[in-house]
Amino acid sequence: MVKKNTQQSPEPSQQENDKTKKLESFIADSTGESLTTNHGVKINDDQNSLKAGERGATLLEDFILREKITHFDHERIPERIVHARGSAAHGVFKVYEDQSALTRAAFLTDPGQETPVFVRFSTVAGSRGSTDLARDVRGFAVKFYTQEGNFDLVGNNVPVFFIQDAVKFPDLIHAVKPEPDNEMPQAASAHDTFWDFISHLPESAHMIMWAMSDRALPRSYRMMEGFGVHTFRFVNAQGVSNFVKFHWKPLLGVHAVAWDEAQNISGKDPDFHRRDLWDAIEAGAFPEWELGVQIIPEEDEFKFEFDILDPTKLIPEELVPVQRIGKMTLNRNPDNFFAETEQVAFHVGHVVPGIDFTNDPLLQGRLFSYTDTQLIRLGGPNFHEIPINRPVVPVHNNQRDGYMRQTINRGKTSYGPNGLAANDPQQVKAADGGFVSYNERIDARKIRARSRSFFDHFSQARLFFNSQSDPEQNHIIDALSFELGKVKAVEIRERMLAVLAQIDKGLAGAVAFALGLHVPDIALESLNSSIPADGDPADYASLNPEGSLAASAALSMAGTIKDTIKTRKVAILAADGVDGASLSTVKDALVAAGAVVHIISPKLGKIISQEDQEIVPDESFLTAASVLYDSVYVPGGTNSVATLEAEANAIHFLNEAFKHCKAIAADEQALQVLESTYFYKKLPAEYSKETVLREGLLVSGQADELSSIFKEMIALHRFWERENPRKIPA
Ligand code: HDE
Repeated sequence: MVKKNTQQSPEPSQQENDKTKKLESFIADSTGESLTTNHGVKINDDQNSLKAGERGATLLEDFILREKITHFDHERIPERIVHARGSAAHGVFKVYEDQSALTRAAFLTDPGQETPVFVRFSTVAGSRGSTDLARDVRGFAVKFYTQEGNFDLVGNNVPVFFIQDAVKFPDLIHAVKPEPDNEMPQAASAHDTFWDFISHLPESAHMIMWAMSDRALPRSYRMMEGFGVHTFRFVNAQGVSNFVKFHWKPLLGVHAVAWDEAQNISGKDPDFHRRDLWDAIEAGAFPEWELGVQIIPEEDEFKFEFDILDPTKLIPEELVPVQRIGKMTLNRNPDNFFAETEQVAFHVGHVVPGIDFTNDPLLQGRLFSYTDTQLIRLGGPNFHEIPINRPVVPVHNNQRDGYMRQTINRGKTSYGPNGLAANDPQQVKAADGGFVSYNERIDARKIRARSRSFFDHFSQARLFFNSQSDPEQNHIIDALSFELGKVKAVEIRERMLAVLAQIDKGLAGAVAFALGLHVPDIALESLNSSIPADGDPADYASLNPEGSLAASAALSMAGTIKDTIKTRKVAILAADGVDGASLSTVKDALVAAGAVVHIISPKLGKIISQEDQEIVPDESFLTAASVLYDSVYVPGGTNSVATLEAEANAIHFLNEAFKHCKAIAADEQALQVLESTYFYKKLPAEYSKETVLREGLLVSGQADELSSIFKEMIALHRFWERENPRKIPA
């Protein structure tokens, strides 16, 4: 049984697996223990250093002081150059059915086998201490501890990438990170160097559409899709290979917050996503994703309008459907952030037999980077021995020594072939699980070049834009107007407008309007500046074919799962004299459906209901904010309503919730609170259920009926149509 040193997660027995058992031997629990030095000497006085007399100088001899301070001085390691800010959780994965026709990977062939996983979510650009709600791509890295060794699926929440070749990665990251002279801005792409780079690199157009969309503002890590991005290979026991694209599909749907809301959350709770993941797991609301695969037979490699090796392209689900083959459940929070979340070392090159690479030039570069980065970050070649990184299966080879070596290898031989140890450790036949690389035929000249099949830079950017709902398109226009508005150099703004015009003239025009500019006439041929010194620009000109698919429903979040309120956060605004029956009827109904309900009142302590019952509020208006909730309910009760009506923070709470398009419900008796808001008088007093579900605003005297409609409203997540008047002054 794994010991928790904070609250207990529910049903801990379910969480025990091969990996947690292995981790157990490293867990230290100080409950009831004596304080010691690192060398086990019991400490008598941890309050005073050793001195020459009570007021005297401190003595160098004080080995306890020296050890404690020295260790403290060395507590920090370099943060990840990208994806520095992250949060992680333990869990399990199970395949639904035997996939051995496609892959020999054992964890994908045995539905009875539960594979432990450790998953780390992250932002990309910000530092370790930066906000969770930055507009950014999110990392989605999964380590499967399989019976054949570790398989890492190191993906993102976006299915494509900015660049096509690994050689451009340092340029991309230098451009997006804070500018080098003044180290500003933190965790933001809205600055000159990023857009300068992007405006000269049309291959980034598709990714830019995703990064400027609501995908870059997830409501929760638990409500994001994940993608392996590159095309990988599955290889079965007969050596037959199929190309594969990996997907994670969240069972709670894919949901976002509004940009104004994201910026406010960054101030009110910069740990919003980290807390959300932690709290959900502690509450037993375990996040779940299905693993999806798109399978492309080897002979179909060239049948698409794009190159499947190009990481700026996705394969539309209309062309190759996503088959859901298994489920991942995250069910345990880490015991120690540094030991687990910070020290976990993912590597796109950690594969198991049955999973292999393709020649995607971005993937090929990543295969080098991930070990290299751990060497500097974790300080040496033995990072695989850190508990969180160890496989659940034994490790035997002739690698030896190095900083912080943990393993005590017995015997004289650390080489092979050897006769002294009968050639142990032995190589393994393919049939017995030895890894054999897919024997792809390669017959080529050695050149630095890019295939012309990679030069269609805009048609999938357009496909993405065209697939979005109206509110989603507006958000992209707003995001680009914001980001380019923060850019100081007008020529960068103009160049970006020319890039956008290649995607969609209406999009470019709308952004140009917000920037007070005209879309410049820059020819397609001269948009690409990523040309070798001896290259002929004509050979590097972008292509921009129409593309035969007009739209792909899977690219929009509008049609996502909207039938559950599990883990949605609802605020109930209440003060002394609240109608306790109305409050508890609604609260109980929402909690029963899995929502997290907080009572917010003018002060902490307790409030007394009109029925004379004590109610303990969870937050006060000082500690809570509407941006931390998905919806609001205002119960009745004459005194409570009078207090709230006069409480500026309560009115602001409602105005802001309305501005961010959230579901709002009130008891009929609380109408006067709504009437004090900015928005209420603009809306008709009587509603049909249809209107309520369109507008997201409900007033009713029947708490039961209200609860049931309110649940449907919360499940819809947001009522973006409200944005049209755009006049809410919250
Ligand atoms: Fe990464 N990336 N990356 N990346 N990446 C890292 O490795 C790199 C790329 C991704 O939670 C680093 O351990 C190069 C694509 C995630 O610990 C580093 C290139 C995708 C994480 C690195 C890429 C990713 C990383 C930094 C272009 C989506 C966080 C720390 C060739 C498929 C993993 C580390 C975690 C982390 C290099 C492109 C995803 C420097 C050179 C594409 C989720 O090695």
